[in-house]
Amino acid sequence: MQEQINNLKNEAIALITQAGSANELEELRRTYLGRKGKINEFVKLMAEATGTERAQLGKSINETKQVIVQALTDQAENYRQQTAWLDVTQPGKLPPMGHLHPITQAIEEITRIFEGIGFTRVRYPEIDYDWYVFTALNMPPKHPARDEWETFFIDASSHPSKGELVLTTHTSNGQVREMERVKIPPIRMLNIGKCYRRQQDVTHTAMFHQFEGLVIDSGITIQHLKGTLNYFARKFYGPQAKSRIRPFMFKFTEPSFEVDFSCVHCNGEGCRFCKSGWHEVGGAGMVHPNVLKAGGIDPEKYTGFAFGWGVERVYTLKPGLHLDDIRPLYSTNLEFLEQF
Ligand code: FA5
Repeated sequence: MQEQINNLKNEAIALITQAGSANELEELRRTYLGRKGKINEFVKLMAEATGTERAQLGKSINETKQVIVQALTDQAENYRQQTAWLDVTQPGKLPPMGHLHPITQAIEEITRIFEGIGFTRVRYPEIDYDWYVFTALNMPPKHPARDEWETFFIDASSHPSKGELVLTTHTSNGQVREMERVKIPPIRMLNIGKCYRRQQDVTHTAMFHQFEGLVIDSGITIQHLKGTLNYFARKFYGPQAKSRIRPFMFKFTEPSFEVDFSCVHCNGEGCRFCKSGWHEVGGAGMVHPNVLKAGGIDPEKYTGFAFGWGVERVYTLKPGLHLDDIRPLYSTNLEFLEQF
């Protein structure tokens, strides 16, 4: 029987190596390895043998089976390699590409605009001392004006002279820090950073961004402020855009203003989107002498203006955006974010 098994092995290998299709290979697999296949016929015959002969036949049948399985696998792979082909004209598959977040895009655009007229972009701490956020800005401890900034306080030990640590409520903390850095004017600062307030609705988020301008030199007047506002409006919203200032109250500027930009949809005429023709974007004013003094600058020699606006706010007023809720900007909804 051993000879018959050897013959079966040789015959199977010869047929498998000549097989030219997957169907033929499957047919051969069934012929040799199937339930009613030739290997199983020998297994049945083996049952009639006894003792060492039986053990030897078992071993030989097993080896033959393994050889046939391996031959079938090798031939299938040969066949796959011969028939596989590469279409070099097929377009490649692009991996998914991300892009900068819309607020990062806005920050880059704002930065380019102000760099064009000599402003230097700086960044100051997001967690800062009470001194820079309030006291140095003419808002001493317990002053009621502080209530406007719904502040998050940090649970940490206070600085002996600079007070408690807070999450910066506005980028105005950069004003006195910039005066300390530059020491002698001229100063043309653009401070863009994250701000935090305990607020949440369609136009307010607990974390948002502001950009703060500060210009200090001899002879700086409200005219310079107005010129800067109009320059930014035209660059950011288009040549028709205008700005206007309305009297307001900030403790760190005197006089103080609220700043509006004309609506990009109706050019200030008044429409469904803006109602009045204007959109408020933030505050501005002439730097208060007490703030200059806190930064070590002589208010008799120098004057300056400052402004601070919401990045999300100015961005959502861009032509074509019509975003009346800023919260989706900070969601993980890719369908929304991929549009920008
Ligand atoms: C200030 O924060 C002043 N520091 C601005 C300033 C700077 C005045 C320099 C004078 C001189 P106000 O609290 O109004 O001002 O905030 C300015 C702008 O930040 C708002 O008009 C709004 O556009 C944006 N803003 C404020 N709070 C939020 C918030 N929670 N979410 C999104 N944007 C906000």
